[in-house]
Amino acid sequence: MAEIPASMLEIIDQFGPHLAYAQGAQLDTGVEPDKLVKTHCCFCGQQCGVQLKVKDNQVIGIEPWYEFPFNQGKLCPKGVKRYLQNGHPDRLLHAYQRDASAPGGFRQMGYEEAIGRVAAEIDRIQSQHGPDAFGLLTGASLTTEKTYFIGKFARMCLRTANIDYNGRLCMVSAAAGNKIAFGVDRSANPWSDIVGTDVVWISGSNVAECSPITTDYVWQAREHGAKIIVVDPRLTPIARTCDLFLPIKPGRDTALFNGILHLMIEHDWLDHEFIEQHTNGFAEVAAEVAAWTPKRTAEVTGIGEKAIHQAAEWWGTAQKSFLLHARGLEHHSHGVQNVLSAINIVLASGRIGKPNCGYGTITGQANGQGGREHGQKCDQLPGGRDISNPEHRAYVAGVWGMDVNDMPLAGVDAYEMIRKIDQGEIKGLLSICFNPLVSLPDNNFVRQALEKLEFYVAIDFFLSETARYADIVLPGSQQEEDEGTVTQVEGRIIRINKAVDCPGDARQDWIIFQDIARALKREKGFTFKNPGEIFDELRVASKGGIVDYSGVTYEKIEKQYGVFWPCPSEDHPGTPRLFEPDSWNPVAQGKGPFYFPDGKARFKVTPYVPPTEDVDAEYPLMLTTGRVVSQFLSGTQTRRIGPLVDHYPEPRLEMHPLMAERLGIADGKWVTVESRRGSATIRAQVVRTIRPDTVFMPYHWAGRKSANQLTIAAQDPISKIPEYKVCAVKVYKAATPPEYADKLESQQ
Ligand SMILES: Nc1nc2c(c(=O)[nH]1)N[C@H]1C(S)=C(S)[C@@H](COP(=O)(O)OP(=O)(O)OC[C@H]3O[C@@H](n4cnc5c(=O)[nH]c(N)nc54)[C@H](O)[C@@H]3O)O[C@H]1N2
Ligand SMILES: Nc1nc2c(c(=O)[nH]1)N[C@H]1C(S)=C(S)[C@@H](COP(=O)(O)OP(=O)(O)OC[C@H]3O[C@@H](n4cnc5c(=O)[nH]c(N)nc54)[C@H](O)[C@@H]3O)O[C@H]1N2
Ligand code: SF4
Ligand SMILES: [Mo]
Repeated sequence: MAEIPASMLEIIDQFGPHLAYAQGAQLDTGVEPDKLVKTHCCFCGQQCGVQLKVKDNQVIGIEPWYEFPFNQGKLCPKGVKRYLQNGHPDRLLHAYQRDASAPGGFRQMGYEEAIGRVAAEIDRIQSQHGPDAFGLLTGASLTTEKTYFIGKFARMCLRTANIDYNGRLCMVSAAAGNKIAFGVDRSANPWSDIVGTDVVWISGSNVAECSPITTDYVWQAREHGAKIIVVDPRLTPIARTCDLFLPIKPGRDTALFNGILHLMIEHDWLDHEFIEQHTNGFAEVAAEVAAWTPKRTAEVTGIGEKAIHQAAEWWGTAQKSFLLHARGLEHHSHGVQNVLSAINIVLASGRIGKPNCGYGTITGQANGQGGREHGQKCDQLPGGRDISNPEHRAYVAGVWGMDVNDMPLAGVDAYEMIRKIDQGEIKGLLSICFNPLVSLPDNNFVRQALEKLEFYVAIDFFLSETARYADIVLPGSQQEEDEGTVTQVEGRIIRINKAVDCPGDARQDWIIFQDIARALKREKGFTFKNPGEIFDELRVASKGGIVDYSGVTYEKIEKQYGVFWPCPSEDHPGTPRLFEPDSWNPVAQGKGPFYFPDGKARFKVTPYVPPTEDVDAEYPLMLTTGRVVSQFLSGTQTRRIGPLVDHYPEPRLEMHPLMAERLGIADGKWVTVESRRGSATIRAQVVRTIRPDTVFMPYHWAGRKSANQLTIAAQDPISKIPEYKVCAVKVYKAATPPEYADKLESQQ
């Protein structure tokens, strides 16, 4: 019999993370902490409440925080292990400069010297080539204070138009679709509305692996009798427990939603009163979907006609419903169309903005919501304002104390910035909280563009694969080393509390920017003493905008376990559910629930457009890419956390047994997956849970294991999101790569 391990930590390490979930994630490292700090997990947009155990300025473990209402103590494997990145041996403690002769290619340098060099290079590039020749790439794992601050830094200190962020790869199709249809970009309901609904429709979301706590809400709904419909090319863990699974061909969601609306109209499963009073554009959409018969829908989507009927009937006849979607719907060159087609069936049902009747896009990154609201997008100013709108510009310039004529206009999206680097238009780059070499599509192109930069400075706490191309690397802060706010999946603004100080020469990210502003002798507007001061300015800058934070205070957040925006005054409690008749809506002024002057939501005609690269004789399979539960994004963080690596150490190519048999491939054996842009040789994972015409590869790895060697840099014309979810590939048997040749077969 196995010996009983001494502590929970050992048990978890030995038996894997599910036990931790089952045990409520209680850890016992055997060491008494100095303090417990209530804060949130640093990883995904669920933003689970946790308590960090701190001893001697080090995070040594976690405890559940049962009172936080969203997750009530529950965590996923990443949350349980997130504490292991604090104090990690790879943590950057100093500034570094590239030096080919130094071991590892970098030489340590003094922090002040590094700041001086960065400022001198910004100055040189901007005076020689103009302000827009220096660009910034930022991230939505940063607190809202930082994202607001960096947006201001770009426009006011550097006066460059070229700033964009990694949410460009994530939430922008959802954001654009929501703005077009509702005039506002936020999940319409709190997640408590999922429990008690009759039908939960989930499109393109691997809920159990990527938004694990949402699983709990969906399952609670099921326990209350709800039917669960899942649309995905893969039978994901949530799909295995659903009532109806629609195994769609990648890139065909608009066709499916058009087909569902067709049946809703045919059977008169419509809320005529709602359509009449609260929407416009229905007649045009009805004309468009007339051609989307079940037969045609089935042909295009690869889903059986019977299942399409069943889904339409359950959705159409429900009294209460909730539609959720994530990147499977949105990561497409027609991602915005997909989102709008989903919204069409919600509007036709009239079930939105009411208890247990709702709609939401599942946020990805920790601050995927707050990070897209206050000005780090290339076309945006704080409060969700538009940088091209003269009134919006004038208001924000007034708050910042700058001449509006000095404020740059809109810049270009993150991938277009890479193209501009390639073309020599952008010559200098600062990146923070973004690992584009792993996360951007067609990354062989990204690599050769980065090599052309005259000067590149990266701010990170680990030396990411992209940071290896930097001239200077500055040691930034981990989430637990700073305070601020983030806005989680429901639109709830919550507090990140500081648990430990930055080690070595590392600095809180916003301090690094202030130091650069000082070295540039442009510190006006960049002399904040703490994140609270930044937040107070952000409140003013957002006031009167659609994304109004002006009534939010740190104290109110703590007292209420978060505040839902809009929150336009200090005596306002916040707005958990949007689109209720009495909910605060600055634009419609009582004319209707939606955020347009007439108060009405927009139906939009959504013609189906096939993916940019379809299969052919040479590349006969569809590749779709995404995530696994134990790894996070570009992997910089989770590939460094031992127990998570043990759980899923390297990418595998999921393929169906029928396809594997046809190609002569066995489970665990090596295959090459090749597109027109690149190839990767990895092991096959033969599973019955994927469509035979589709293969799946997770993207959390770099270099020769990177899925983004294969993906296509096609982008949605409106949102500019890349088409990560479908490109054409061929797959064939491969020899064991030399670096694995001496490993035992039993390890495979
Ligand atoms: N474990 C883990 N959790 C995460 C993250 C992580 O890296 N790891 N990242 C966070 C972030 S930033 C994000 S954006 C979210 C992403 O969360 P999700 O969007 O749920 O995750 P993905 O794996 O990108 O894709 C979701 C599903 O889309 C399916 N899919 C592929 N193509 C199509 C299609 O054409 N139509 C439909 N309907 N489905 C399709 C895939 O099979 C996959 O199961 O997760 C967040 N949570
Ligand atoms: N093929 C394929 N590619 C994809 C996707 C896909 O589904 N398929 N998904 C896309 C999506 S949805 C996303 S969101 C992107 C994500 O792609 P990226 O944003 O490039 O990935 P991250 O791993 O979040 O990179 C963030 C970097 O910032 C650092 N970091 C994290 N927090 C902080 C902080 O507070 N301060 C500082 N200074 N640094 C910090 C981390 O160490 C890491 O190096 O990837 C996209 N790429
Ligand atoms: S990764 Fe997401 S679901 Fe997992 S513990 Fe962290 S916030 Fe919660
Ligand atoms: Mo994302």
